[in-house]
Amino acid sequence: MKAKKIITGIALVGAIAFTATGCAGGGGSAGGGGDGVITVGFAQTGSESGWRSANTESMKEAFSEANGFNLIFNAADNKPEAQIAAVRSFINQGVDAIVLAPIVTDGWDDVLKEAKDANIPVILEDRTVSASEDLYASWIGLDFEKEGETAGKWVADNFGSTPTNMVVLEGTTGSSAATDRATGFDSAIKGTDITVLDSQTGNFTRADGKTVMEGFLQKYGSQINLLFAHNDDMGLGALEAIKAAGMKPGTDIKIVTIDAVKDGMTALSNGEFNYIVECNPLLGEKTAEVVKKVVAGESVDKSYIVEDQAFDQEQAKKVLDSRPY
Ligand code: GYE
Repeated sequence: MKAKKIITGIALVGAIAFTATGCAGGGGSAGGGGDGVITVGFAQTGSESGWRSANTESMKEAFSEANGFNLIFNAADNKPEAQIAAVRSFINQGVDAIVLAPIVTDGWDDVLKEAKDANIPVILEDRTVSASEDLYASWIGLDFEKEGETAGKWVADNFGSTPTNMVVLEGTTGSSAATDRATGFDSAIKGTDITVLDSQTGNFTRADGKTVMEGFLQKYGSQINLLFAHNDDMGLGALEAIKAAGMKPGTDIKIVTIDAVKDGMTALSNGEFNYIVECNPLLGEKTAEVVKKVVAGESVDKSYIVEDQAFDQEQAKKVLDSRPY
């Protein structure tokens, strides 16, 4: 096991603590083409959710000209091939560093090797990859398995001892966020009276969350007691489907989600959601700090993990106005 330490005093909103694990050499290119400006290519997943909008904003703010960056931004519309092409184009442009929020976990080995051969350091942000650790300098993200486990524990504590029928809206298939949340959640509800009626992807979007929930309602109707959605947006799409079917979200069908963006927290405060596990999207500042160090050849930790909170309806009401995103 690698040693863990908590880094405090990071100038981010609220009480965010980063757990840093391991230690890796900076490596990387000489950096900053002489004028001190660091050119960074950022390969974002797309714009699927409220979480993603907040994350993109945080990244653009942190990688600003005023902070010494020239940011080349690409959003791949959640198409893995397009994202690989974007990273390849950053390599061809000879950027100083690449920041990657990988849509899916697999398929990165070749292009990450190409970046390494070109001496361009890659820093992962948000999700993880299955490629070898020495193909990237560092990862700044969240503990998705723990998020799923927290959601599952709440469900097990509240519904685990009465027969309960659940449907699940999964995130993007093959993404670490979806895979790890499912793993954590499933382990927490093991051995309870909860039955999974169905589980399908809603691609982390409101539109697909609504469509898939419509299908669940047609198939199972009032048999459904509980919905677990891998993010707020799919839960919000499902809300519309539940209301259109003449049922009361939060009462007839209990709803548990992950993210805690403003719209999700509003639904929770209004009693239409029942529980939300936070996933903090404000990763820009820490990522920019790590990129600067890596480009300067300084050593950085292999991973920086943001600590998340969780909210029930009463807790949501208390914090709603002070939420920064
Ligand atoms: O939960 C979801 C977004 O990877 C943590 O992606 C991120 C997830 C987030 O689309 O809303």
